Amino acid sequence: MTKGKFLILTSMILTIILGGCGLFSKTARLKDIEITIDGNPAEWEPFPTVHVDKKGDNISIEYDMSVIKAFTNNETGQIYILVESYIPPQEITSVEVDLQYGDEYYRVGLPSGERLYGAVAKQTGEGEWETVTDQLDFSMATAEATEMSFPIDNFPDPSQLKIAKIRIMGGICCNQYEYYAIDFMD
Ligand SMILES: [Ca+2]
Ligand SMILES: [Ca+2]
Repeated sequence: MTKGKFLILTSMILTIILGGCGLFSKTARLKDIEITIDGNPAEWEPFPTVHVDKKGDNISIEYDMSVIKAFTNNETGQIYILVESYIPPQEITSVEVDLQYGDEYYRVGLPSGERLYGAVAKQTGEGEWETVTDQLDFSMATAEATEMSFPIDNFPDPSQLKIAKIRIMGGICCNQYEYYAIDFMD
């Protein structure tokens, strides 16, 4: 699937799902569906897939991204993302999510492990990023799959946000020689 097609699909999801969601701390309710950030993707089954990553394009055995689902909830103020894997996920260092808002790009870095903040950076030039916040409160869990949620109030207009890329990162954050994408969609 091309990036362009993915972006359009993501936009449709945002439009459809912004409708009637309930207000929960680390969960989202869409009619009878409640998302719990625990690494179990079962409750996502009714949600539409927004991207299918290739099988076997991973560079190491910790992760091979497969199905991606995502939506924003304007009542909880959170974006929710599910990343599934063709193989049982192993330990990863972080997940990076690039969000596009018109011509602007934002990079969200979510480290694995407890009690750590995430970070948001805005692109200011070719390969140049300026930190928006390094105190991003987020939830992420990896078991059968990786589920994550983080607030969308760091971005200009959440209803216009689109997912441009997602990278599953390994190695040592964020040394340029030892920090690498295990698998990524682009
Ligand atoms: Ca879950
Ligand atoms: Ca893959």
